[in-house]
Amino acid sequence: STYGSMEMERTLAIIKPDGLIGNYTDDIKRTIVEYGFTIFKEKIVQLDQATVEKFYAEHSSKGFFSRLTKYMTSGPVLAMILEKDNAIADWRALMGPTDASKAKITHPHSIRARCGLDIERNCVHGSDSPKSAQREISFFFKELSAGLYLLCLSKSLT
Ligand code: RTP
Ligand code: MG
Repeated sequence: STYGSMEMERTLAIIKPDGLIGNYTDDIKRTIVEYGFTIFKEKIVQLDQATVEKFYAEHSSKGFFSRLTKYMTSGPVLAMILEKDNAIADWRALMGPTDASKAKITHPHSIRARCGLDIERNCVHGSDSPKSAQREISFFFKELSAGLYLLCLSKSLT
């Protein structure tokens, strides 16, 4: 929906197991709010192997895939729907580059520079396009689409 000239957008953010275990959650959330995002929904989930394989299906042929699934199942994650004008691109920018060790040099204030370790353990995830955002939000928050469906159904009946 639009609010004046502001086009609200939603993206899926995840604080990965190293972020939660390393106690970076409050710091990351403070930064998120400071940069003008609203945390619309949040949920802590312990992912299993099959769920991570489905979530990161685009990387299934990559050499790092089994390491990625092991990492993402090593502890709970915090999934959040972030809302803001230009949320998808702005959250990617705030996270910083994939390789946290490089981010420490090139983007020292980014979240990955501050709480990540290397190209794998980079503490946060963000959707990379409107299409991924839509898929990933319904992946973690299935009740949202169900709720919308029920709302539409009840409206059509009145
Ligand atoms: P994400 O999807 O988690 O937001 O990260 P991204 O777009 O910056 O990076 P992507 O290429 O989508 O990779 C997904 C996650 O896989 C792990 N990774 N490991 N060479 C490696 O060992 C390697 N490359 C990527 C990282 O955890 C990365 O975020
Ligand atoms: Mg990605």
